[in-house]
Amino acid sequence: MAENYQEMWTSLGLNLEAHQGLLAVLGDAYQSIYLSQKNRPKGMEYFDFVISEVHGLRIVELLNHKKAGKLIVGTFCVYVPEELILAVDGVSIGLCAGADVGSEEAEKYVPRNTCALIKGFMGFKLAGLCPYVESADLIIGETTCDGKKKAYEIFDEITKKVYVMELPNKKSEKGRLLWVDEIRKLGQKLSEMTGKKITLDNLRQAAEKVNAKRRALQRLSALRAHDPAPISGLDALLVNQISFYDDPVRFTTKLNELCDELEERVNSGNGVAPKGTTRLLVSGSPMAVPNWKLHSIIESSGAVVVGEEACVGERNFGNLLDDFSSPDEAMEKMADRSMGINCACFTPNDERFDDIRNLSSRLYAQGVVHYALQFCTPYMIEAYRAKTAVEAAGMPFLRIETDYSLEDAGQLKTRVEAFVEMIRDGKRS
Ligand code: BJ8
Repeated sequence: MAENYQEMWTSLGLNLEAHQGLLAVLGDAYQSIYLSQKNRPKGMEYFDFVISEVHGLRIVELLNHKKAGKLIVGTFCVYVPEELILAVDGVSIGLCAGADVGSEEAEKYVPRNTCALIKGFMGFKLAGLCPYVESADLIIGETTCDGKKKAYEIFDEITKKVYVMELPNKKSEKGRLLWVDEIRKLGQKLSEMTGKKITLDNLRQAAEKVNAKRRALQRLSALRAHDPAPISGLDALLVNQISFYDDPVRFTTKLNELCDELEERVNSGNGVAPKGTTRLLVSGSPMAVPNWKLHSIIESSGAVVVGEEACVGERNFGNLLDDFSSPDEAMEKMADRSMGINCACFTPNDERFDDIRNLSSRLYAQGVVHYALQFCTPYMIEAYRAKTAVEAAGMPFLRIETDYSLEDAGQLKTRVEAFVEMIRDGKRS
């Protein structure tokens, strides 16, 4: 890919040498983690292609959209309603980063003990490695965790593109009204920037696209309930990661094709791991591309990941946007939809424990691996109550805190292997 895009990357102000190094490391990691898997569905070829062109063809597309006058909008959180961005004919792209390149640069602005996701998105930008941030016209932040909230202030100084939505801390009626108002304000901002009015018609078209994408992701999730698992957790994670920055209509078509193939696999009993392989649910902080660390450790330890109670996972697509009959009602329904997403930034957040139990039972998971990024205080602390709730339901629970580096990979593998063995042998810790 490298040769063809040098000019484009230069025009975006990327650090060509560092960027080349990043692509080489990514290519190697992808080869050893993804392409070495056995019996992958053929439909994954499209998603392999998307990854191979993640800083190439997709950026060409975004720049072409820009030339055609479309607004490119970067986001970091599933609470930001994609429908509004599509309603003004904008393009929505996720900006979370899942690698620790650029951390040194990021640590000039934020403390060392900031979560890897925040240091990741700041580091990618500061080290001149992120064509997505450079292509974006607007970057939407939100007042979720303290780390993000404060980092956005600095990120705005650096990029001059950040707009922050005020998300409530509680799922109360007062909180809901605040969020409805914030969604309305975002709608006004998007209309101002594009000169396009938000109408019932364009909202309906946007909702149709985004709901179709969510339905396809739900379909993939449902297929993972089968034993043998028709797709690896690694591949399903990749599809979920790509859902944040691919063209939504093309993505939905390709994912539905993959699901057709997975249905055939289910009917013929063809899986990626033998029937009876230990099945685990992963729950916690989001895993942005190219964070494949935990899934890779689990699936090389004799288990298969069957679901993610996470924002790169069920929290992103579990709820659809209900039908509406006016733009005002659409904003209310968007708020209702997102208030049903149970992020640890809310207090209390008991509904998340129901989500973990329900998902485990729907996907026939035999254990829960709780994943918190180091210094992600909301999920690190909520792990205590998640453990109590999961164990009360008779399920084994493994609590993991880690970052993007591979330094602790050996130690994590030992713990995961022991957990898988305990479940396989029917023992309790
Ligand atoms: S709805 S999970 S996408 S805020 S940045 S909370 S890792 S310390 S991303 Fe999130 Fe929206 Fe919630 Fe989902 Fe922790 Fe890091 Fe904060 Fe993070």
